[in-house]
Amino acid sequence: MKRQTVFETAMERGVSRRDFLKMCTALAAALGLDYTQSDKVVQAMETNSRVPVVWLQFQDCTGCSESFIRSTHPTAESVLFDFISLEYTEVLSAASGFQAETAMKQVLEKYKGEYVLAVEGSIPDGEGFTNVGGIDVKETIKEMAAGAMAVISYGSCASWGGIAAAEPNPTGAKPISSYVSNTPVILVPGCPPISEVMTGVIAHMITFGAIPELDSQGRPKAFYRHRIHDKCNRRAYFDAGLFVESFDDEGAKQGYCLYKLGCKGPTTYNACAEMRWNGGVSYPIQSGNPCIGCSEKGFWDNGPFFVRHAKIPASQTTANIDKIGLAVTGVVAAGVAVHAVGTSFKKKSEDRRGDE
Ligand code: FSX
Ligand code: SF4
Ligand code: F3S
Repeated sequence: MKRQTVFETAMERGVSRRDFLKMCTALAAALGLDYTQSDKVVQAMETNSRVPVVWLQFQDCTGCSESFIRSTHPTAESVLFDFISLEYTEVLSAASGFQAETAMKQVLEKYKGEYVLAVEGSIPDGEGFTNVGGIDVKETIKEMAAGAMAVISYGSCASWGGIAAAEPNPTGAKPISSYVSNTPVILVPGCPPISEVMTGVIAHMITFGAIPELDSQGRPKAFYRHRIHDKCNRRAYFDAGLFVESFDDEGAKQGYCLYKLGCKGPTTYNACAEMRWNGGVSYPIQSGNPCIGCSEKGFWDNGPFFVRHAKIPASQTTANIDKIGLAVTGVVAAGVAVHAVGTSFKKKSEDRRGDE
């Protein structure tokens, strides 16, 4: 079935050619292309069709939808109106009840193998926990995933089980991938994920007509290739051995490293320190809060928050930090020592991550 191109839709909405080109340039930047390559994006948007999207929501807090609608590059508005045709969504839909359920079924008939299934929230594996429209959500996810060209698991709940899966996991919450067999699944973890990462994944699929390159855990490499720690604005203080000891001390005012307050940046892969949140304004660490590793598998049960954690694989890091905390002199030498263990941890961590 012939679908409108992104360009045709934008023109129909009264977007000027000039604004269309600006939109493509912003998109190219979001995809990490340099400005000389924005022609590629323009060409793709002029010829590629809008992608039909079905957005399902299960056990979650709706934070993923909340994050998505705040995207600035590209704007959520241009993604929703120009890039995709949102065929079914529980949060943003005007339709409800049978009308909405019928719309979802129609997508299966009209766009089989062509639509993207975006999902937020985990699936309760126990019997009778969640029915939507009288149907067990396990059946819905299996059926809709089987007919999709790709599934995007938005958020740590959909990707790993999330908060609902926290011990003792009363609903038997499972990630979306547990119910998908022959359709590629893209994990976009974070609780919630960064807005521009959410829209960027869809933008990539429209521009290149393929899913983005994924790491061994199924996350797009473009957004999850770095540890927060490696791009952190407080990293120089970590290397110098200068740490915040309590939230209201002098180190906190100076912006020192939050490692001793439980920062999990050294074991967390996400783009927060590079892309930041709210259109690039800030991210948790910049605002004075240690990273709780919200994009990592099992973060909800992964030790207490705000306590210097013992679970970092390179246990020497903890030992050295103690020494530095006690040292009055020799900060530079100690800082170098910490940097050295930090680097060896990175090496080990990369080894652990195989091909990434
Ligand atoms: Fe989970 Fe999404 Fe955390 Fe919430 O909907 S990833 S609980 S912020 O937002 O699913
Ligand atoms: Fe930044 Fe946390 Fe690493 Fe310190 S431990 S440099 S605050 S990521
Ligand atoms: Fe989450 Fe850490 Fe980023 S808590 S939002 S991954 S800085």
